Amino acid sequence: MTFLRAGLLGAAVVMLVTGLATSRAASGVTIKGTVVLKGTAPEPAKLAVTIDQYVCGKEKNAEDLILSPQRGIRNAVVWLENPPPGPTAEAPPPATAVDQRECMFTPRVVVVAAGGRIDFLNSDRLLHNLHSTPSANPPFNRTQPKGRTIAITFPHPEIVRVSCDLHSWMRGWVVVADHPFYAVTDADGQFALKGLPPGRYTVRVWQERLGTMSREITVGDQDPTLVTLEMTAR
Ligand SMILES: [Cu+2]
Repeated sequence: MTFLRAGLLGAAVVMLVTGLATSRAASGVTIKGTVVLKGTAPEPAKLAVTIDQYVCGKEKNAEDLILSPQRGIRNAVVWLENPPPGPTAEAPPPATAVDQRECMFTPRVVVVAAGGRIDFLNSDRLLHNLHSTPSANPPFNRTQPKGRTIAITFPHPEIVRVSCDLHSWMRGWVVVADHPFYAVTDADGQFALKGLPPGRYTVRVWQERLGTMSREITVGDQDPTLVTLEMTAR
């Protein structure tokens, strides 16, 4: 959370220096983009539900790769490898919530600032368990009856996989961010990274099934700077 505080302080300093002037230099440029799948789209898979069908249903759509009709990839995480100093208007939150509903984590992919907290909820009228063995962050394995909220803090930047031992198909991801310039793609595969000074940036994309890719992007006066980032099916 330190970068959030530093960011707020930075914003205050910038406002003092620039007064009320709103110039592009002060607000920065936006990288606006779409993450799309290149190559043959895999058939959407169904996962059989073998227990607790009264809550979970009979089968689940595999959500490890969700595509729009235009092949935009949902739930990809996009960030800058070389972020500029200072804040952005849409920094990851210091705390957010993930629910478990009909035996799926929703949202499936969340970004939280390092040092931040996820409140895991359970709206299902059955037992789940929150299980994760991260590398940098402390492991957790907690039984979770309906209605109980379990708060987990993530001190270190890392991509953390969360599962449930009772329902093998359940998968959630917590991306712990070490700076403010992170975004998750929406249902169309779109994202925006805001408040960037002109410069050359390395944009990195992670998707749970497709892995990672990166691309150099030059941000000049063109606002927004539009990009299409292609990930390859595998
Ligand atoms: Cu479960």
